[in-house]
Amino acid sequence: LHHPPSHCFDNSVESIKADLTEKLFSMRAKFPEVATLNDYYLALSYVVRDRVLHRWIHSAHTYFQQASRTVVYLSAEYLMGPQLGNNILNLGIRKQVEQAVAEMGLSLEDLLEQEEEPGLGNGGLGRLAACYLDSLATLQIPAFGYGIRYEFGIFDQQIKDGWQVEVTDRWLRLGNPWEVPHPERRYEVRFGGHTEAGYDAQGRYRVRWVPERSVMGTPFDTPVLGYGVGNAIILRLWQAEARESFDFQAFNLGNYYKAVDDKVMSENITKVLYPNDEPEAGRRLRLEQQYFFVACSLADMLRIFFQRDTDLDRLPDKFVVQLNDTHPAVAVAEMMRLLIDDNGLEWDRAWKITTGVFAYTNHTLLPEALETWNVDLFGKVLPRHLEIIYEINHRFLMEVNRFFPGDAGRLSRMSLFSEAGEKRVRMANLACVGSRAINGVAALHTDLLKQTVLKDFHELWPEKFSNKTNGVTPRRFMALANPGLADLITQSIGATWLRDMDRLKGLEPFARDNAFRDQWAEVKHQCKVRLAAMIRKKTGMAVDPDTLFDIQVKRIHEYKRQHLNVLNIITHYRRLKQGLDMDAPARTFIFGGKAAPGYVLAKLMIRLITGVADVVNHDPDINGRIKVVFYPDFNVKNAQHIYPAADLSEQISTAGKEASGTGNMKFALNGALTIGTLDGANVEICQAVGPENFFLFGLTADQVAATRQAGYRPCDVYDGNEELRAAMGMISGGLFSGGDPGMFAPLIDSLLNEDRFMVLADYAAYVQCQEQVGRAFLKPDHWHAMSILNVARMGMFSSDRSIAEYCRDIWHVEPVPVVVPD
Ligand code: 26M
Repeated sequence: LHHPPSHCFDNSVESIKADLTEKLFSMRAKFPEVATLNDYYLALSYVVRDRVLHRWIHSAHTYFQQASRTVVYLSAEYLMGPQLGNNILNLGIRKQVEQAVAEMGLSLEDLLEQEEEPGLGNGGLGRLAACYLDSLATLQIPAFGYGIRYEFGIFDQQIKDGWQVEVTDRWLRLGNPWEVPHPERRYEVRFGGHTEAGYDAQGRYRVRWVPERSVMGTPFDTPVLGYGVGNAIILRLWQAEARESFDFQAFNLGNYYKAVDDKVMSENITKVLYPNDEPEAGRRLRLEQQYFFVACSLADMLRIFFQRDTDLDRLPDKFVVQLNDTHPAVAVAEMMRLLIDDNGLEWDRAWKITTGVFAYTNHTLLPEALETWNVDLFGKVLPRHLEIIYEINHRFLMEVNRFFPGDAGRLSRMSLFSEAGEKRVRMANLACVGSRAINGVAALHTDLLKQTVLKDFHELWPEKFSNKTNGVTPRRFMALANPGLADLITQSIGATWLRDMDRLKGLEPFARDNAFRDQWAEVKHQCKVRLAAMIRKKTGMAVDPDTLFDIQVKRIHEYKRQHLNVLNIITHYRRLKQGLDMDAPARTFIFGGKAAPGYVLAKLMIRLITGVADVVNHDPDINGRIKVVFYPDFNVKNAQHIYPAADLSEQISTAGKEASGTGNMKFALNGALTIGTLDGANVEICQAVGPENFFLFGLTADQVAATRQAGYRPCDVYDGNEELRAAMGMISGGLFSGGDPGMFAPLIDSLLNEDRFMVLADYAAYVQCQEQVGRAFLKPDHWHAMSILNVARMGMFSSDRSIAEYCRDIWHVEPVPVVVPD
């Protein structure tokens, strides 16, 4: 192997300027007088991309030479966020780029604003995958991220007459400068058909899969830089393409339009991202998406393996494959198929390899969210895989029976197939059986997994289970999103904290330093001014940066309880109208988040927020003491402006329902205080920052379960609380729906009749806790001291810590430093 081309990049202002002009010509065919802002954004991106690719080439070369164990991260979602700013940060060339574009009469901020982010994920799970790539690169771990290149990512959200309207996300419209397509490296993926069993020439039993159709998967690579190191890794996303050019044969057979139809059908596979929090409508295309990207990714992994090795028994020494939830769990069956059918291995040998390679992360406890597939559908799409899963199940249940003889209930609970009603494949069970490690994403979540949804698996294999509390990257969510705060921190404790977040502890003494507290307050204020300007631009609303910014941004869901937040706002509004609570600080309540398009109650919750905003914001009696804002189209890009501006972070899910939460970490790392339940990672955040610096309220997970057991009756809570009755009465009376009393009836009815998420049970405690928040905010010195202590003690929520734990406990991988000549 030759050394990679050692092209040298000069990062001086002069050469960045020269390169920018050159890219404007070579990539956009423009000269400065006719170039648009977007042309300049693209040109600058290409200038930066060259420098990124330089690191990637050296990393690939180093990883190839060392051939140490590599992490393969399989995820159906990646929410990468805008790339330009992050790459400039990680290359360490911000100052030069800023000056270069300024000398050309442009502003870097305007150019960064041009970028449309790839919204290839729904929320927490997809963003976690992106944070983990950032940390893998920074910790110098050889790794690939594999996923799907959706042509349309998560929909863009508009608010029309207070309702959510979904608009197609055409993120590729203006071109994507960050990806490098590799059409020369495509794989065929087969679907449907049937299998034929028989014996080969050596008399061995073999199964042949005769597929009905196939599509090609083409990889698009996006490099991901580490921070402060030469390492880069790649995110490889697969796009579906028709197998042949569409005029083959069919034209001669006179079946031209059928052939074109087939092409269109093939390419539909990677057309659109599905919402993950919408009851599954048995979507065949979604199963096809999952298998499509899994098949391409494993084929690619084996190709890389065979470049250097021939003995498949060594596969687990060279690769570990992490399943990000069950979306890629069909990989367990595909690996068995590859080993047995394509490589001629015996079952037992194949199974040993397979279970030596995979590890599985669970991300939810909600029973309705556990993925299952109708067996008939599964068999139609993947007949060979269904057979393999039957065989895995047969052998697995024999093993269960050896450990727990005659325990029929256990056998049926652990089976890879559920037989109640229609027969379905249980993907979580498949993932557990096929993996050598299983983890939850926060301490409480892992405990609950062991006690509930994965109880039987934990009893069989306790040693497979561990907790890996989520983390977030401080590069994007602190340095990039909040440069003012990052600079202030660096001035006081030095610059190493961005790669070693435990150093933030050094901020603790500054909590008592008046001058520092003032600077801290000033940074927060500037962030609030900036967010206020964005709110003005987006919604036309004026909000006052001197008010308490109380923010809840996340997917809209009943279990996240945005309606609990609203009930408190209405209660506070009513008190003010009655002349009560007049000493409470003025507050701006900010909401953001998307509802799954088919989730009627979630969309109604958005309408309730905008309805309350309409009334409260325009009530002259209130005179600005409450403002309510729904910030449309919450995404990674605007999140970077929202987290830094928060005084208060709302983390109010029903205890036991939010697996971890990661927004909670992004807020606290930017100096927001949290009001929250003991749910997900809140438990660990509260513990880390100290309960005296955290606004805790509500039932615990145990109390939620016990209350439910005891026969929870929400109407009793309702009957016993006058303010709650009044608040709900204002909703059902039509005050927030232009006089229409029917609009919110489904929401009110579900609270009064079932209240699955115990909104009413936690209402009084929440309102009371919010009063405490108000009083605390009136003592700014103490508030800012708490804020500083939060940041100082949040170091463990860096995704670097999470990834280091995965490396140590599950993956057993070591750093491979990359030296980049410059
Ligand atoms: C599906 C159908 C009906 C209702 C809900 C669902 C559903 C909910 C959650 C399906 C999948 C879900 O999990 C995926 C997910 O995004 N989980 C999130 O993962 C994050 C990263 O680990 C955690 O921080 C979040 O708490 C967790 O919700």
